[in-house]
Amino acid sequence: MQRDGVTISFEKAKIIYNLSFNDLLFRAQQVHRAHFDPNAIQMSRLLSIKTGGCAEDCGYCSQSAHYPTSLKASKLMEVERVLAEARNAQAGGATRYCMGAAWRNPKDRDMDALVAMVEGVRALGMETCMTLGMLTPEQSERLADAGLDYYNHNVDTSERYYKEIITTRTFEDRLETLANVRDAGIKVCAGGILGMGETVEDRISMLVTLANLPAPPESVPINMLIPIPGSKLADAPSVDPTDFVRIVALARILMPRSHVRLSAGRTGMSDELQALCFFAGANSIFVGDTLLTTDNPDEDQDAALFRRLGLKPMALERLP
Ligand code: SAM
Ligand code: DTB
Ligand code: SF4
Repeated sequence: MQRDGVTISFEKAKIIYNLSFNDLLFRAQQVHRAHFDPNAIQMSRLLSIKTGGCAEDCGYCSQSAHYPTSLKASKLMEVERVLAEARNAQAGGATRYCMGAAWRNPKDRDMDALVAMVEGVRALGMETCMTLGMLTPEQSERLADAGLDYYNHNVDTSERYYKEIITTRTFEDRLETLANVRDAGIKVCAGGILGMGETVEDRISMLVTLANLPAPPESVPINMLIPIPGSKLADAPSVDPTDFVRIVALARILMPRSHVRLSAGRTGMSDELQALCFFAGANSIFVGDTLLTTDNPDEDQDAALFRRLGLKPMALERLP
């Protein structure tokens, strides 16, 4: 679909990444303006529909049962409660509702409830997104038929570094689910996390993988690690903010038509750093005071930031 038919090499991406900061940002801003309104920001809202107790051992996560993170596990939320939360999110300006579950993969017995959530949120006139772990082709089809617009499934880091962060599944598993989702006709949301002790090369390599998928993801979340006490990465070294901005700019240049989301970690960022990320081509955020289990800037703070920067919410294109 949006693929321009060019394969992006790691070497070329690295040359772009290492341009002078001003040249890199200028180029990213040119690409951004060629494809998007530079002042419009897409707003998504997250809800954890099933929290904690996850079988996977992702070293960054508060919800893995493998680490003593002091998070209480809960069962899958009732459909009606999910819909009530979605109505609140819509009233707060969100146009996409993203439902996340701490699963390795959904069980077939969960599918009816998940389908009802997608149908209910869509009936409100919001875009729907889910992130539930690995999906089979059949599960992907069912969610697509229910009207699921997006599926989030991050590659998180480079293929090389992946096994240092997660041992209970492989990078290849991740790509397989992305292919199942794509084949079912669902739009793909896939990105990663910076600040897990990875090298700059790992970050570039992650973006090259995403840009070279058969079709690049429509949405690319770039998360700054939120260090979780008790998790394996509780004390990971923080990311140089200009390196973070460089990755946002590279994502914009390599995936010109994708929405690049400045995702987790905004509570730890100054307005100035967020402004630089928007200038570098980020054009989507999570709104609302919680992500899945951690804090996010509250609505007043984001409204003030939008006013300071002259940004506006991106209007929702008509739902098909
Ligand atoms: N269980 C599903 C999965 O792993 O695909 C969905 C939920 S999982 C929490 C979604 C994504 O959130 C992860 O892939 C990761 O990129 C991001 N994430 C999780 N914990 C994070 C943290 N502490 N800081 C930044 N990003 C995080
Ligand atoms: C993504 O890339 N970031 C979101 C979403 N996809 C599901 C999740 C961020 C989670 C941050 C940690 C937490 O709240 O537990
Ligand atoms: Fe489970 Fe997802 Fe957290 Fe990994 S990132 S432990 S799969 S909830």
